[in-house]
Amino acid sequence: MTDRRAQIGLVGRQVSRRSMLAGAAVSVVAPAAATTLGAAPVAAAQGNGQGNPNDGETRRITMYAEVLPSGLVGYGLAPGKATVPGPILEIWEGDTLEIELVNNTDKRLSIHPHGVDYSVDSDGSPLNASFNEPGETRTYVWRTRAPVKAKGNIWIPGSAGYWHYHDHAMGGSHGTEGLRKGLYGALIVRRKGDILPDRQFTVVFNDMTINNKVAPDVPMLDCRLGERVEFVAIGHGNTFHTFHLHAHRWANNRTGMLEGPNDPSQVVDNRDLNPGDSFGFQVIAGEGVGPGVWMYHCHVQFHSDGGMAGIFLVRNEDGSLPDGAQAALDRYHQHDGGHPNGG
Ligand SMILES: [Cu+2]
Repeated sequence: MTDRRAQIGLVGRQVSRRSMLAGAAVSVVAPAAATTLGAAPVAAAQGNGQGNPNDGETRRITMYAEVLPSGLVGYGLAPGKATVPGPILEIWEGDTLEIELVNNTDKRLSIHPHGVDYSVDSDGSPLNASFNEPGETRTYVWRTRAPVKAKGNIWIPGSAGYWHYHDHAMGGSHGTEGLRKGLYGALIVRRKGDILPDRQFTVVFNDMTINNKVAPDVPMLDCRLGERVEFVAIGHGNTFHTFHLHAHRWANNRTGMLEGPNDPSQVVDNRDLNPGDSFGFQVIAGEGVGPGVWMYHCHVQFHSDGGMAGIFLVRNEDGSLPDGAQAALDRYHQHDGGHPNGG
């Protein structure tokens, strides 16, 4: 059975594309409509079966790697629908994901995941002869598992987390060309009970770009006051970065949320985002600060000056722009992106 329900255009931006692979419970949580502050979040109450947490489902999708008109290369869930970043892939801990990857380019490429289990033939690396030749279709299998207690009171971690996937074969042994051109995306493995968001955004710091764009062309993350917004932040390329979001904070742990008032997790609004790193978190948009045009950017100064800055637009609850927002957006569109010395 092909379980592929790409919900395109959640907020009308490529970064919001979401592949709903996590079953019926998730499909109800992609409302296009806004919620309000204090609205009850929808919990992922049903997961991968009711008993054994590893008793998950096998989900099958087909992905297509394609050259975009811009010359970038992306993954998509249908022919002609490739994007940079690729679609968000979501599964429940315990599930197995089978990806039939169709290579519609004239170069070899692959898909290599972080955070999940796989055999060498699903590694996605030339080292293991695990890639698609030009025009070839190949299936990759990713497995996940719940945490288990081992001898000696040691916990073997589960797979739940904010992970990512990327090419590992184009332009060399490490997929350097594929990564540079946009073959990457977010992978979310959720634990039973995790709270599901209203909106999702993938933010990839890739060399001196965000999602292969620089200001003022970095994708605007558009939402309404009170929505539960999920960020997945990923680092790629050859330099270090720090991800900063204005006026919002999150916990530096698996979910980005505190489990109670005494949860000792560090609360941050800035975090290292180096090549290969990924993390995710949820915020209630505008909570405590109100709607507004809030920046997200790399906090390495010559990177932000060079255009690694975007907008997290928190609209009023009715979708209208808050006072002053248009002027701020106009200022952003005059950003001298790509000219670190001021252009
Ligand atoms: Cu940076």
